[in-house]
Amino acid sequence: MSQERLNNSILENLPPEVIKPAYDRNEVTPGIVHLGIGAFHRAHQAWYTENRIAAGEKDWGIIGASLRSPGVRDQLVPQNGLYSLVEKSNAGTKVQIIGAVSDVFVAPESPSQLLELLAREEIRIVSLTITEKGYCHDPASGNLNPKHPDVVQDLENPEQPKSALGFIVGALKLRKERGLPGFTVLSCDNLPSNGKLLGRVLVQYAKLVDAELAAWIAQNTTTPATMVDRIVPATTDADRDELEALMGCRDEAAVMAEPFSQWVVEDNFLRGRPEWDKAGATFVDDVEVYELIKLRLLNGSHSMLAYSGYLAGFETVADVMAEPAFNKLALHFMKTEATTSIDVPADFDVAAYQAELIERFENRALRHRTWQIAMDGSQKIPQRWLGTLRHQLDKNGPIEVLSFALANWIRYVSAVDESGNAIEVSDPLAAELKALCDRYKPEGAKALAEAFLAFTPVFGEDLRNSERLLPAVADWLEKLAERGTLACVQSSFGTVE
Ligand code: NAI
Ligand code: CS2
Repeated sequence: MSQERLNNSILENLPPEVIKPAYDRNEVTPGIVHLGIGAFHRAHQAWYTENRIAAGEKDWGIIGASLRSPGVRDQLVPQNGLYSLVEKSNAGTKVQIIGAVSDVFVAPESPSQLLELLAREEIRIVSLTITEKGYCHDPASGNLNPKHPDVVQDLENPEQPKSALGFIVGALKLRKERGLPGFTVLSCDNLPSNGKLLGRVLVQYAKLVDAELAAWIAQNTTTPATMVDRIVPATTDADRDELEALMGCRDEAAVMAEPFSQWVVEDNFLRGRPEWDKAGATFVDDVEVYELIKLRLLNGSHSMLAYSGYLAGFETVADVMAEPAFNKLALHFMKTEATTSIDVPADFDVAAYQAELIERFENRALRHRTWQIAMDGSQKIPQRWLGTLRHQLDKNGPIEVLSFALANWIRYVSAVDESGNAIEVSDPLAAELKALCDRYKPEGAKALAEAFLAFTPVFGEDLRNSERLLPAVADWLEKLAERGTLACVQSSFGTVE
């Protein structure tokens, strides 16, 4: 039988080893609204902010908002916004109760309430983890997709927005009309130049509303870039049950994370910010090289392992990494294709970074599902693989692993696995991608590869013309169809160094 839910009144009864908020939560006032209050925000930005609130920066409390569903609100509000951050590794478990989040709004229940919250003068930062697809952009070009259904809806119903862009621009419109200052919009999503991208699509969207408003927004907001890194798998009921046994109460909002965390932020805030650097974040003038290294080495490997690992029958990343040939493949990819595509700073120990990534992927205490990482590939692949691929094609460098990865992604989005079982493909372009498979797979590997490389929303206009890439992907498609992913990995990468 489930025990009492975590809440303010039982904090002091929790086991002594559980770290509790070391401040009076009643003294904290909101300064941040976070859109997309999912697992990652609670395990990353909110954790850094918790440290600063505990250090006395009490006007940086967080109010969360979901633009999609009431789930996290229903988990957090009955718990007074409290949740457990559970660090899990082969070295053990550490639990910290986070108190930085005071409330959660559910936008579809009352869009006007969220617009008014975002328009409150004390809100100085609006941060986002809305997934790569939340920016309503064209992944290949990085520009706003004006035909995106949410953009069309929001332009027709500006007081009832659905998209993050609609809410942000709507709130800024209210602030402008009321003579209030703007705010900083902080993307914490895995996108390259996420600050520039966000600033671009915000102004492109605002121009569709009102040119003068767009000009005001450009002058009265900042959109700093960030590189964010902490592996945070979706929490399972087994995780919650295990935590309940440890804590003696039920926490429906618990998040699971690795001990490692990194946050690199461009220091460009309109109306101040928490001193996150005193909690371990790094403020820099230029985030780009940090982004490239992380997105291409960590996320590029993650997605390659997700599609090939899933098709090889492995449920989690740690399961994939336990197969020696996959373990070798991951490091081989990092060393030969991803790293050589980046101008790595001389003082950066990339070998140590690569070794740390392998160790992080091997963490058996975290059950990071290949299926979860495989989500939204059409929105992820451009920044995780295609930048690397374009570099290697331009320099006549190696493309063996990335062409293998693309072939596995094509097989994955066909929505049928190697045993003929259905794959639940979660991707905003899933229907279009499956239609490509259904239409061209019967015509053979070359036709299928050609159709995908010509799919401009993901691949843009250039990659279809590559004389190297097309045969490389087609060749892998034929091998994978003949022998399956695991056999291909074992025979082709089992002895790589
Ligand atoms: P999650 O599933 O727990 O939360 C996703 C959030 O995005 C939810 O609040 C959901 O409502 C919102 N969302 C989804 N589609 C949206 C849309 N079209 N418009 C507006 N909001 C939308 O996922 P999690 O783990 O919090 O990850 C979220 C993002 O954080 C990732 O997509 C990635 O960009 C970033 N991230 C995640 C890491 C992780 O290991 N989980 C690590 C580094 C970055
Ligand atoms: C993962 C990332 O789900 C995915 O796409 O590759 O969320 C990954 O866990 C983080 O970027 C790690 O910082």
